[in-house]
Amino acid sequence: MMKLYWSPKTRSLRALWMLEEAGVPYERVLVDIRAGGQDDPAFRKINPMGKVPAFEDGAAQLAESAAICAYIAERVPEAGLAPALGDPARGRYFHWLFFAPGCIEPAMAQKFVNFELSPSAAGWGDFNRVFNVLAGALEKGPWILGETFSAADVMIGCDLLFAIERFGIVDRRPVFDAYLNRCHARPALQRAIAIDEAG
Ligand SMILES: N[C@@H](CCC(=O)N[C@@H](CS)C(=O)NCC(=O)O)C(=O)O
Repeated sequence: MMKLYWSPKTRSLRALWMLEEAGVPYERVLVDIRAGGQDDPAFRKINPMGKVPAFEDGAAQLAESAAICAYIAERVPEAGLAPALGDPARGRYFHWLFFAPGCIEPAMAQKFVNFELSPSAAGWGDFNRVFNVLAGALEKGPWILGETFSAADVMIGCDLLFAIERFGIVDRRPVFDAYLNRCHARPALQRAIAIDEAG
């Protein structure tokens, strides 16, 4: 059975939401990062970074939430959480899946600690560019790829949920609010949040 190493109120929510969308059985293994669980040598073998989420599926081991989401989408193709091989929509699917850790996360970090970097040197440009581009891409909706919900929405939806609702570091905009409302209407996210909050 697939195994999710997680800790509540962390980026593990992405993998939890993804697994709930996939609708397959999985086991949750608590790695309590507030109590140093990430330093357990056995866990470090699964993720040498000592961070959650991490994931096991038989002999397959991986970490990095975008990778976990992409892995689950391919592992459970019947859930339809990624465009099929050969579908040109895979181009934008990968674009937005990688945009989350590659551009949204560093832009959020930049805002948090308020550091300056030349926008042409920073891979994400700058905070405003990232969230303006994202707002433009979500304008048409309902999802980042249009009509079809995918793993890329799990990553982007979670990032906006944290950035806007939990940390308040990104200003609300009607396009983000509408997108987050659609995310919150999904039973899989509701279940994931309930699990996360129950700890
Ligand atoms: N790049 C990783 C980041 C994971 C991450 O930073 N997780 C944090 C919790 S949100 C963590 O495990 N921190 C514990 C530590 O660094 O000791 C991902 O996207 O999955």
